[in-house]
Amino acid sequence: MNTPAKLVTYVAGLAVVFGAALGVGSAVGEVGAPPKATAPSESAGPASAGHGESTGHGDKNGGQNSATAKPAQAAAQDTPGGLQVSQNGYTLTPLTATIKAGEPTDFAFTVTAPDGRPVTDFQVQHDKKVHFIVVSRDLTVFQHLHPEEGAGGVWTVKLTLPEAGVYRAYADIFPTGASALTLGTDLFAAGDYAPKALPQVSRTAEVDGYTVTLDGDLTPGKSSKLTLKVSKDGKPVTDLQPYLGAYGHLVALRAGDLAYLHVHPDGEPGDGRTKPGPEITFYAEVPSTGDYRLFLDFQHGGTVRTADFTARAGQAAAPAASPAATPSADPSGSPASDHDSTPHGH
Ligand SMILES: [Cu+2]
Repeated sequence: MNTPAKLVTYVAGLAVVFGAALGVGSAVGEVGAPPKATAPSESAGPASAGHGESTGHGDKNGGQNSATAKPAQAAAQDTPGGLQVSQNGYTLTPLTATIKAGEPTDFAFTVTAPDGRPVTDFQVQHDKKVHFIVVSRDLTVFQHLHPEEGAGGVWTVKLTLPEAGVYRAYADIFPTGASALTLGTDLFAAGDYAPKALPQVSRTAEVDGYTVTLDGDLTPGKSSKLTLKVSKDGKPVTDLQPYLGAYGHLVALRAGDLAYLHVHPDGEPGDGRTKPGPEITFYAEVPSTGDYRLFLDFQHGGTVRTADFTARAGQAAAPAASPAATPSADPSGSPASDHDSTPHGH
């Protein structure tokens, strides 16, 4: 229910910033020249980079956009989730100071409201009030956890950071009366730390005898359809089990800053059109070119497993923009370059 509304708000936010970017472009460029249709890949960078400034420019377009979004909210929506420990007055506050590598820890936290008090009223999203995602900052460790609600707005989760290092923890929440947001904080486990390289771009992932393939391309600034196909022993899996109200749950994180991105499943169990595999479809929107880590949770045979991929958004191999603003809507031709960019297997 809330997801479409969130998407609309987010798209509206992008529209405002996109409009602001065009406004800046035409103000700086030749006067009287018709504003060129900016290619999506060109506009996505500056639009998503200039969050701070965009609010003011957005005001200039307020007359056009007043019906769709308030400028201040639009700017907040434009910032990817997970990068801030505090947003819109809501703050993620860890209550557990020390976590030792490899040791299960009862990690506790609150989310405080603008009035400073812990939030106790959350909307359920995908079957849970709080989705708690933990990744190593090198994006090789991923955990999707669901904390227990305690008295006074204190949440507790059994957490094991497998190795020494720096981790990012996200609380994906929807405080009642506010809007959905994802707060993030760093976690630390002391000890020798050897960060791993980002796994190579790949369209295939193996986990526990399952093979998951990724079809579709991430296009900056556009809702991108991703289809993940699950097979086992060479046969398509057609009896996936619902997990968190869907046949799969996909988290997308940007390499470099670990921005947590919007991903919406297409369809849900029992809607009369969504099949329990082998394919699971999502719509993901990435704000920029670059590499992203995708983590797919799916349930089969009573066990939830995670398949992970590194995917590249945009075509880094072809930086020379084609003069014609051709929206790269058709994904044909890109898989080949993905293979070219992975000369060495793992
Ligand atoms: Cu969750």
